[in-house]
Amino acid sequence: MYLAEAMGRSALVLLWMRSFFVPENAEKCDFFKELIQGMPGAGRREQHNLCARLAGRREIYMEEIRMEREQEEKTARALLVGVNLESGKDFEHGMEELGSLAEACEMEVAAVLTQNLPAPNPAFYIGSGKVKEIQETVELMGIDFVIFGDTLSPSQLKNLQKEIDASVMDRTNLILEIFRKRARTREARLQVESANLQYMLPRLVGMRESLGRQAGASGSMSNKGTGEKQIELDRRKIEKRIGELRRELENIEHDRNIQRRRRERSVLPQVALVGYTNAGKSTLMNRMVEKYVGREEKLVTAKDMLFATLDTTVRKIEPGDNKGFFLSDTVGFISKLPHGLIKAFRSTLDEVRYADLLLEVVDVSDEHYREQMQVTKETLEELGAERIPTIHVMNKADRIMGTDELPRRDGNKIYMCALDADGLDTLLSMIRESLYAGNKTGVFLIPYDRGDVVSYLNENADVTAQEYLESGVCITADCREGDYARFARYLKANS
Ligand SMILES: Nc1nc2c(ncn2[C@@H]2O[C@H](COP(=O)(O)OP(=O)(O)OP(=O)(O)O)[C@@H](O)[C@H]2O)c(=O)[nH]1
Ligand SMILES: [Mg+2]
Repeated sequence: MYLAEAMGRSALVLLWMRSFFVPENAEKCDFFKELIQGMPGAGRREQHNLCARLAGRREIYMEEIRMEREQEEKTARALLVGVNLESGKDFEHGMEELGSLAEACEMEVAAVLTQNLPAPNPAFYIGSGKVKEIQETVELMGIDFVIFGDTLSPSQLKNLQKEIDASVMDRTNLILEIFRKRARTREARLQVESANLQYMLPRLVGMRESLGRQAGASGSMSNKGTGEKQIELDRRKIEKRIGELRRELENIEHDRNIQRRRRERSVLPQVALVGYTNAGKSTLMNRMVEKYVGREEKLVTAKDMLFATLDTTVRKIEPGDNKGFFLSDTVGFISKLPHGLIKAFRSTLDEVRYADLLLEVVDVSDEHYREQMQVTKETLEELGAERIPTIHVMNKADRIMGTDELPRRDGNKIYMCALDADGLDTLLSMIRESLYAGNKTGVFLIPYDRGDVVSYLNENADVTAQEYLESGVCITADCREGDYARFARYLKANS
């Protein structure tokens, strides 16, 4: 009897010790420990039950761990399909970008199929012979997702989905999926859901088959979110939901407008970082925050991945002389950014629309940076922000020129590297030149009963001298053109 007990106990100790060496077992380790500690004081029958329970639980744990591992190991496999319509030079680059988008969506690009065609096939987008080739590749390589480099029409999607035994997606769908996975704030989630439903609405038939397959597929995409829930939704339900989302988003937008107005009232100008995704906007934001705010908790996420940022973050940058500004970092742009997404993200992008100055961050080391600037220009036009004064931050210049040549200013462009803080002073003076271009310096004599003007100038102008005279406070200040005009009556005659 004692032997059995002792054996049970040593088996437990063994299991407990083993659990230390398997990281996934960290939580389970506590369970074994508890049991062992429970044994000496327990009756024999109880101990026996504990052992039996443990044996049964162990099987369950092992199965759990095996499944967890399988899930982790099985990254969804994607086949990229592209049609080169006019032997366009951008075709290859477009396919590369499609691959990066797939990776950003946690997929592994297993194969790429391309075809030269004078025009897309109306039924399948790609030639019907190629559809067979796609299906063969799907079977041979265990493909979960077939992703087309362009937007498919509802009927093309439906026809392709009938022939292909994997989920068919197009570029728009892929971008929406990335956004769905990344959305963290409530507003971003609602915006993505709204854009997603609007995209789905005309494609319900094809999407249902596709989503059915997604639900059946194992791997990280299988059972999160879009799958079964959306299969059940019929058109009417979707429309109803779109209406609900619109109302909820309007409420959030209302709150956001209140916040913005509060910022506007504080008179500090608003500067917005814009540009192609992965250009280094968040990295630059972090350098500015480190240098001029100095609080680590105010940093944002920056990483080498498309659409690392989805929400808007606003930080108050205060270099210490009342010439500060609000700086916002927001979602990046990409070519063929789904129109529905821009519409849905309109309120998030309001920070851009209402900015006094844009910092367009460009990855100048990318050979396609000119095309990316064009995309940014078009997206800004779509947002109605094309007339806002802009400084071009030619970022990642460390990759194309010596760091000793940086920062280099060229008119309203600055070549710099956002990884270090070297270019910040030059950039800051460019920002100030633009924001405070019309600034004027004056010597004001403000009567003692206008303490409000004294404090306004102290808060909103660069006050270089202040003296208390018999007739009032004499202030020398570099202030905005509007403020200068407003307080002109207090100017000392000889200033
Ligand atoms: N070499 C180099 N790398 C940089 C520079 N600036 C940013 N990076 C890197 O570029 C990657 C993308 O940077 P982010 O700041 O996340 O880019 P983003 O524009 O915010 O991207 P999204 O949020 O996805 O739109 C990160 O890995 C950065 O470390 C730079 O000046 N030089
Ligand atoms: Mg970012």
